[in-house]
Amino acid sequence: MAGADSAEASGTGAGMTGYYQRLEQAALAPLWESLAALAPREPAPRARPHHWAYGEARRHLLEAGRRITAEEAERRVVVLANPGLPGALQATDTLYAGLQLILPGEVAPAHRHSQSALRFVMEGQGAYTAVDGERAWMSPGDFIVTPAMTWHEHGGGQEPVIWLDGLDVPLVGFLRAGFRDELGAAALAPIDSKGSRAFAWPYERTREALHALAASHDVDPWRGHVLRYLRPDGGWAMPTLGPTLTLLPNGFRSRPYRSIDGAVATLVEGRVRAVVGGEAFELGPRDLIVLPGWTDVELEAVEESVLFAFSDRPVYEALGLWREERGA
Ligand code: GTQ
Repeated sequence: MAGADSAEASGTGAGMTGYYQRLEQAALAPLWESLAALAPREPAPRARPHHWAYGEARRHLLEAGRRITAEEAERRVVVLANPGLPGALQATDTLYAGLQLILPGEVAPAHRHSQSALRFVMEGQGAYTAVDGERAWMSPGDFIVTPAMTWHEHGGGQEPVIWLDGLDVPLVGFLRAGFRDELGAAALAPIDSKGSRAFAWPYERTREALHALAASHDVDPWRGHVLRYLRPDGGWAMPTLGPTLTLLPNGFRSRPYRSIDGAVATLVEGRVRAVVGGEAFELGPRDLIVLPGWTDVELEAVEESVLFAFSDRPVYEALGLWREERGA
């Protein structure tokens, strides 16, 4: 029965079913059935381009402020849950993002975890984040880092304060590297905690630096004027998250651009029309948008605009996986 043998050898024979069952029982699997999915021609993000109008997200967050205290919640956050990743509490395939609210007189108690966090202040001032006992006071546009395993708590100011949280939660989860400790609510650092380095960038200074860049350099036709937040040694401000601040001159229309890293962005100033993966969005001040990885992005600044964004580009770079493509 040579014919039957060759049908089996080509993977189409009726006998294959039994063979696959025997493989499964032996905790083995045939690569040839899934090679294309295992090593795809190019990435296909599950995250969808998505836009959150700030006013609407804010309304839901303020309702949480009436329903639960910061202390009860531990962190009073509405998560930017990408519709392409149902139930996943993820903004992109690899990033977590949320909007956090702290009311006057409240404290969100100290804890620490192996996930790194960044904060970008959306609204209100006078609240603080304490990182290993050192307080950073918040004003709109400020950028603050909470490095992995540093103790952090948040305290309210004279008015409600809202900020954007960005964390590497999905990545750390995938790596099974999540650890967490809790401490009582006190602005204290444990005696053996490490002294912290620079961890806050006030908007006053970053905005000035951005305008200085724009005044002295030609605009990148794909990306606009882009600054990244750095450590003193020139590396990204955080090992897993890559935060940037972008200025788009009035009337600027970018050429199509895509990079491997998905991003979460918020418009700090101005008005922007974005086309992401062929879908059009209008961004007003403080609106938020997901730019999935490997998806064409085109931006048009209806007025001079400033955009804050973060991705996990440092991870792709460190692993030799980072790519970009600049369209015509
Ligand atoms: O502020 O420590 O959005 O631990 C998610 C997890 C914020 C925080 C989040 C957190 C925090």
